Amino acid sequence: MEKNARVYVAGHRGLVGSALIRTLEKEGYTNILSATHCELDLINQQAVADFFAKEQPEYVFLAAAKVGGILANSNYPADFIYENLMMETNIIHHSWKAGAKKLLFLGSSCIYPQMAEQPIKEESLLTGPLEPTNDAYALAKIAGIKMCQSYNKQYGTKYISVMPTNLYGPNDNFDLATSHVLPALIRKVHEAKVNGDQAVTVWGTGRAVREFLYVDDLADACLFLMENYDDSKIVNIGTGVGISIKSLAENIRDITGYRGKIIFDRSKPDGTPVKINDVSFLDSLGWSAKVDLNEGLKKVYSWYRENELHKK
Ligand code: GFB
Repeated sequence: MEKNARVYVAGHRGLVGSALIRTLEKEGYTNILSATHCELDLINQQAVADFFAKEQPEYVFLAAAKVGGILANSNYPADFIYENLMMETNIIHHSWKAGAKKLLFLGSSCIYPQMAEQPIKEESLLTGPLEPTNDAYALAKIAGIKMCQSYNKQYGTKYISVMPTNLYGPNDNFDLATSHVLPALIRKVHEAKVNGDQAVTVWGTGRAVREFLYVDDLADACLFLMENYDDSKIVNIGTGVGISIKSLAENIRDITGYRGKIIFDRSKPDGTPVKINDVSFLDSLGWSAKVDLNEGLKKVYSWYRENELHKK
């Protein structure tokens, strides 16, 4: 990717897209294209067609998506499947029509079967039933993978698909009803500390295991793959290290300095019991994660205090 290439980041205001912009700018890319939701509705086929015809991006990072935590996924499956299918279809098809040299599609580790062997290898895709709390989202992401592979097969394009594990970092969603666990617990524990509450409530049993990747590491991996990888085979991105939700909550309690108790609301679902990516394929290509969880938690807690508190 030449430093002056026309690089389009779809979803540049989100957790992933904003990290991609930070990384591209840091690496000296000078011709980064983006459009806000008001300027371009990615669900609108004609608007996307016009945008691509006019802007002619050479490289496309498809980071635009309707995303959310376990509860948002279970409550709004129609929104998750519709919006994601529409955005992917529009962007992938019009990248091809406009002759983009390469596209990177961001999937998710929730595309794998609920009971996939751990850590999850790329080969597990479509080998078993999906986790019911997010099957609509997962199916939309699987359709995106198949689109990239189909365009590569039929048209000889170079569209690559990456499957990040659970992500966190600056510009995450801290809304307790729709967020993922990590930002939710940062907010809950911080607020409990400030309010002097005796306890913080964590959903589920606390026994579910997840893997967390700092989003700047993800962006770095995406750039690395855009520059060094051309194949249709999907690529897992993660740390390969899992942690229980209970331990995550305890780590956050330590970082915030909160002294109260952690209690569990078992009426809420755990979702997939364990979800850890096998990252040996990415390792073999020459990339591995750099930010460890405690360092990342400190960074995001300080980002939260500087950027989110004034919103309330
Ligand atoms: O982050 P999370 O919503 O995503 O939940 P998933 C992970 C685990 O944390 C679940 C527990 O076992 C939750 O029950 N948890 C505990 C909480 N307290 C909380 C809380 O306050 N908020 C939230 N959100 N969870 C999502 C998928 O699944 O992962 C998406 O639904 C996507 O499709 C994303 O793939 C990466 O890992 O369960």
